[in-house]
This record gives sequence, C-alpha cells and structure tokens, in this order.
Amino acid sequence: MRRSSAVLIATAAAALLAGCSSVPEGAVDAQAFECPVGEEGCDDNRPLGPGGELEIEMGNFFFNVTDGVAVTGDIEITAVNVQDGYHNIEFLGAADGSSFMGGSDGNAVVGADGNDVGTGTAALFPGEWTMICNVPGHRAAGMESTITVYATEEEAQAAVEAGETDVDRDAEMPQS
Ligand SMILES: [Cu+2]
Repeated sequence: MRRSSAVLIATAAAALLAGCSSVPEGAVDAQAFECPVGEEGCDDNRPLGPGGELEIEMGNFFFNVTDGVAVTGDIEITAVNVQDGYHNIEFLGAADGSSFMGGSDGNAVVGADGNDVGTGTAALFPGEWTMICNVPGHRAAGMESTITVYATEEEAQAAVEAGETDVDRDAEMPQS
C-alpha cells in the first residue's frame, strides 16, 4: 500500500514536470520553465515575473538597445526609429508577443514609422532571444540581434553592476 502510493506520487510529479517545462521554440538559449504548481499562468505556460523595460533604437539596418534591462515576464519595449522607413521588432518563438498587430506585421510586438516611436509588450521566458525586423529583406540586411532576459531581478541587477547588459552593445553598428 505504502509502496504504490509512493509510485503514484513519483509518477504524478514526473507528469507535472513534463507538462510544465519547455524551452520555447525559437529561443536561442532559453531556460526550461517550471511553473509553480497552482500558480496563475501555469496552464498556458506563460512567463511569470516582474518583467522590465527596454529601449531599442532601430534603423537601416540595425538594432541597438539603448536603455533598460529585461527580467522574465511582461517586457515593455520602446522602439525608437531613427530613420525614414518603417521598422518593427519581432522576437522569434515568443510565447506571447502579439500585443501589436497591424498590416503585415505578423508577430511583431512593436512597430514604428520613420522618425517615430512605438511601444509594445513581449512576454518572454529567461534566456537569450533573437529579435528581427520582419519587413521583407530587413533581417537579411542586418536587422537581427539578441536580447537577454534574466530569470530574477537579482540576476539583472548583477548584470547591470557588471556592465554586462545588452545596452549599447551594438552601438558601433552603421547608422546611415
Ligand atoms: Cu526594418
């Protein structure tokens, strides 16, 4: 009796772990996500966390993170378009990145016309994510980069103090 209960519990635990763990498709190096049992958001495997803010400059044909740090959860993206043509930001494989929908943008989370600023929200798990501009030809021309989403605020703060965030990492990219 005692033995079979233990087996049952082990089986249930394994099923729970299997159901709650996943590395999102398209993530470069995302950590497996294990949602707290019974926690809101567990069912749809959504990133839980405080989130954060990123400001990203974009133009022909580059991205550069100019401010902010991202912790897993809802991340508010401010996209500053410094050139004349339209650009947008899509995170490949994001679990939920469709707060911005318009025209042929598909899964872009934010878009901005030339010399304009757009805002959007991406829900991302911890890890490194590929971001692209999905306007045809722009990714191939150079609008592909990565951002890091930290698992905790402590981890993010440590990266800030060490000067190891994504801010200005690509500042040397051509801007004309
Ligand atoms: Cu573009």
